[in-house]
Amino acid sequence: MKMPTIPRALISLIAIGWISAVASGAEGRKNVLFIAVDDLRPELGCYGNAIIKSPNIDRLAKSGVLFENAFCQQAICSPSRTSLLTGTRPDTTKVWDLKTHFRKALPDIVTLPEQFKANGYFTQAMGKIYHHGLDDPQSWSVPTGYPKSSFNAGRPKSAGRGPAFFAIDGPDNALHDGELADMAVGALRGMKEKNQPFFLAVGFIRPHLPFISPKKYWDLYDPMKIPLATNPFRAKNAPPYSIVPGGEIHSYDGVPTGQHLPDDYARQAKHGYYAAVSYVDAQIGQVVNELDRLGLRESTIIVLWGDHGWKLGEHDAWAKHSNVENDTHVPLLVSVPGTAGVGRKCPALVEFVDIYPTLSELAGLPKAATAEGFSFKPLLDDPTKAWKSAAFSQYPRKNGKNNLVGYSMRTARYRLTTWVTKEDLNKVDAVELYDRQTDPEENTNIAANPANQELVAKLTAQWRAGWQGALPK
Ligand SMILES: [Ca+2]
Repeated sequence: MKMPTIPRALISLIAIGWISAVASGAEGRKNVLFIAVDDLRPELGCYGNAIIKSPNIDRLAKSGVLFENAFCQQAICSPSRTSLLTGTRPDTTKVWDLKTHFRKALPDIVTLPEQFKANGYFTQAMGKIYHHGLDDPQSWSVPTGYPKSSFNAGRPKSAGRGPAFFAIDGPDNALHDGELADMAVGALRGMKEKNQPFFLAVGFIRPHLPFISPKKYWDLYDPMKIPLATNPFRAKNAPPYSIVPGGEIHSYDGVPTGQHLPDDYARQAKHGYYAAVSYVDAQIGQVVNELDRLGLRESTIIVLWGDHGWKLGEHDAWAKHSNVENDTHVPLLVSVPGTAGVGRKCPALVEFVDIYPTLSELAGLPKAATAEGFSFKPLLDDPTKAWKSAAFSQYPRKNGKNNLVGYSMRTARYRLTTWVTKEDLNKVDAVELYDRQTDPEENTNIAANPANQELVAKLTAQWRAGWQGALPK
């Protein structure tokens, strides 16, 4: 048998007496299978959607805790992923766009996988974990692997981005995510041979646009049974910049002109999204099944998250890029063998920044000093425990010459979004308030109602107290 190698960082940790258990191998230390899904709404069987077909994710939910009220910190790929992976919020990472690397503002921060690596784990990423082109090599024990199928493999030749959705005739692994699942299966087999705990991050790119999947996944649905959004309009009394109407689908070929998509096209697009979800669900099933087959399930924590929500026609938009519930509400499943909450749903408000300290605690690692989240490990045993009083998201927006930031706070009942100028966070441009008890679609901004002024003042004070003020007592 090959002798296990001990990483240099680990040697120094053993030398200072901090770690004693790791060197003997994986015993006592759970592995982490970290599954990211691009643009996945919490619109899945396990979240109560009776039409979408997501049997593998649903099965995973039954083996862990499903978080019903999880929120990302900014509803767009890189800012959301960066916040999650560094455990800090967008105003700390200074990553509010798709081009800035967090190492610019945080050169020395220890990322979530990097912390595991420094503590003796073998950390490996494949597919989209950090945003394209913004990887962080020091997070990983080996270079990130990418499927040979390009980002948009399978797309018909086009001078532009190609159509927004289509079916291919071909096997699952003719496309990126099927090939990625094969890679993950291979990696797990390799991990099984190592005498070292692992942190394997697998990043699927569907159901991000374009909605491409093999035809058999389209055939799971009768498009006439896929309901269209019931609120294809802007929220009443909201500032005009609250949501950018239309959205990213319009950058693809053949999309009808005009902001509002006609019903027949909208239904085809939603069909494509559903098929892409079922396709990615099947790939997730391949990976989790392999973990079972290898006998690693009992020693592995599985986390599945979608980087932000998406509007499938709600508020007349087909995109993310805002603070509304459709965009900030995310799927989050955490399966930890042996916890008392297995198979249950957790209604607590949790945030993506909480994932880092939670996984650290589950692995027996110290809480990172930089953490701006809070470990929800107690919820895995007691999902109904009283928890955070609010979750926080934000989105930058240009309004004419003004650079604004919309800061959104979600409590159990309300969503308060305060638009301030970037230069002076005390300068308020607009306020939105939605009572989710009476208006769960967030269709009417009631911030200006005279009867609500006391409530707005109270919620604003709560928002000003920030995430530190919302932690569990
Ligand atoms: Ca995304």
